[in-house]
Amino acid sequence: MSDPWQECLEHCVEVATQAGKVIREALKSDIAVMHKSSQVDLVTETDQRVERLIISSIKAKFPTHSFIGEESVAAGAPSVLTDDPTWIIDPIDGTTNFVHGFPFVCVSIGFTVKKQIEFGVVYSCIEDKMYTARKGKGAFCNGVPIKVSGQEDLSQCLVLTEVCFKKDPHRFDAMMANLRSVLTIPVHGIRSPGSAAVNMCLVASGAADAYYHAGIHCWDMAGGAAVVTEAGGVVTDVSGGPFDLMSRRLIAASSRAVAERLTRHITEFNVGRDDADGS
Ligand code: LIP
Repeated sequence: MSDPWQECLEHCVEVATQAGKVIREALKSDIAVMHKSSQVDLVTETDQRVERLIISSIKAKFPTHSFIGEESVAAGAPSVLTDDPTWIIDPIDGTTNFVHGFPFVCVSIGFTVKKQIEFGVVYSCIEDKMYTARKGKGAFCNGVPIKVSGQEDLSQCLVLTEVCFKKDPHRFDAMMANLRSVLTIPVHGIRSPGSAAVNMCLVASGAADAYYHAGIHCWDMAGGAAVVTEAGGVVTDVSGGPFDLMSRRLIAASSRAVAERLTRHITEFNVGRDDADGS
């Protein structure tokens, strides 16, 4: 039987390639920075332009499909996952990196049907790495199959997470306590590349062994979660329960053993849900 979503995946790769070109061009000129929820929540005209480009291109081809896009949601669009074929889009994942020319900047797109991720595309456009994953068909970087490290011992892991200050001192304290708890296991090290989707692709390709984060969004997670799973990794909630795309939290790991041990070192804190107003 032919794959009903193959055409969507092919179009997704095309549009991510175009979006990546726009982002690389924009890096050559001055970048005007605007702020969203706080002084450290950055957005640029390029984020907004690239999201419009992606959505208009997909809408022209698949007019009945639904969208959840980071900048559309910031502008007031609903963030509700339905059973419809839905494109979940982060036009620039790693906006702070983009603003500083730090080279982990990607276009991240996940595609769901009946709330299940069917495929993910992450284009790390400065590195020129196109990660793709179709459910049940493996994960690839520039067409070459990728695999997680398979590491099962957390003490042998290189772990990724993100460190940032988002106003709420309780969340900051919990984040620092978690960092301390994981670092003192001890693990081989913690890195913070600045893009959730790139972090997941690093785990998927075996360059890192685990990534944990609470406080990101469905558009940061959808594309990369597909890549990790199809590369043989596991994606779970930070509590160890099943991964929930709208929960704003995840662990992506090289093995279930690593994910489970990591949950024991992470104290959960409330980050709300992406669909809190809608379902
Ligand atoms: C960013 C993430 C980053 C995280 C930030 C933010 P954006 O996405 O990828 O890892 O630390 O909180 O969510 O805003 O650049 O698309």
